[in-house]
Amino acid sequence: MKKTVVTALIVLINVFYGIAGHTSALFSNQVDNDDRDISPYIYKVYDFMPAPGQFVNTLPKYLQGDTRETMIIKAETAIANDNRGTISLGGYGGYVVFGFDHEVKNIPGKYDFKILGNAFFSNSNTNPEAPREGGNCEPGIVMVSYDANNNGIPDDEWYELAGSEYHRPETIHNYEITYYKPDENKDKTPDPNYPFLNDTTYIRWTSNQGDYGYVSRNTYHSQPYYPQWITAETIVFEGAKLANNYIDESGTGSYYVQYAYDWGYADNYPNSHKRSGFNIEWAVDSDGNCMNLPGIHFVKVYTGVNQYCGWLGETSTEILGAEDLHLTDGDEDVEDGATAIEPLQAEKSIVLLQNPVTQQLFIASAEQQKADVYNLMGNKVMTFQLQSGTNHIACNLLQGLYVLVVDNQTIKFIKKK
Ligand SMILES: [Ca+2]
Ligand SMILES: [Ca+2]
Ligand SMILES: [Ca+2]
Repeated sequence: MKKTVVTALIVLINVFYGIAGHTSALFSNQVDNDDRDISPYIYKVYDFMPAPGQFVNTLPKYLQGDTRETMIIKAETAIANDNRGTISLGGYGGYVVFGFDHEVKNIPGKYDFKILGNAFFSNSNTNPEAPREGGNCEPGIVMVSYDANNNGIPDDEWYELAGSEYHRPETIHNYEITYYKPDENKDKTPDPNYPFLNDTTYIRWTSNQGDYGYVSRNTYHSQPYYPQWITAETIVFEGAKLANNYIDESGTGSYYVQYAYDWGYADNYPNSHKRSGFNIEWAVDSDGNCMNLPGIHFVKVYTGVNQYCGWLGETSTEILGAEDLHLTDGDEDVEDGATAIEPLQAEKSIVLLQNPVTQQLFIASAEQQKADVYNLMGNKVMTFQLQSGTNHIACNLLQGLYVLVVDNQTIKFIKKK
């Protein structure tokens, strides 16, 4: 009922002022969202590539003949809609890419979407110096993307949601790991002290930081741990790596507690906790600049720690689903302490949503303002007015490098044919 009224009002305003094209471009996203029957839950899984781990080939289950494509469909069946199945991303770097059927809006000061995992807090931990609440928290790093070229595919720029650990010196921002496919019939090297570890040299890994080790095999999970649909001899993952979050509270390897990071990670807080929510304002580009995105369509989550907790095995992020909190009435206020980066002055900032640029400059602007484009000779080659919201500006410039300038920001972009 309400959406019809809103749409009708916009149409009326358009007719009255004779600016139909202009205004409908401004409101295009809202109108799209309101006119369709949209789902708050995951619409589609676009990619799924777990790192080796004890739940790989079981969550979801691999059957002989499965390919990357069929495994992606199995992952989608598990976590799309409100199905609440479980997929495991395996050890460090393993990831899933999913999307919604609409733009999840960034509402300032609010959590915008939530990711469901299987983290829980343990009641039996009596460490008085425990850093935070803990139990089984397996933090995954979250990235977001806006469908800037509007093709429904996550082939656009990705931005990391800078969580509580983003600025910590222990966080490595350019970690790269390589896992080596094991011979499943190799000689096993059991750990004499821990009989449940029946092969401590099972899957070798190395990293660009010079560290190396093995994903051990345990007696609880006897299936292959290397994704069986991958024929390549190595799998490489890259991203940021968080410091280890576990403490062996027993001191003897019998009781590990994985402590939750403060905020901004998947599978890090119980699903009932508001800190399983994510704020699109946390998005930063690869240089750490706050992006101030208007919304997002796609999400990537990858296991953010590279740690091994004895009988618990490697730490792996699990995903059970996700939801647009603005559609499920769960969009609580973000607490003051959960803002990583000084936000840009929202009333002046712009975001170039697509770079390189092809036919149009696609710019989100927080206010009405003038913008100029300069070539590298310093000559002004375009001038135009931005409206508050998303703007599509036709761009017929020759191929090359240009600079977009507004009052307080300059953005370099590449113009392609
Ligand atoms: Ca928000
Ligand atoms: Ca796209
Ligand atoms: Ca988990």
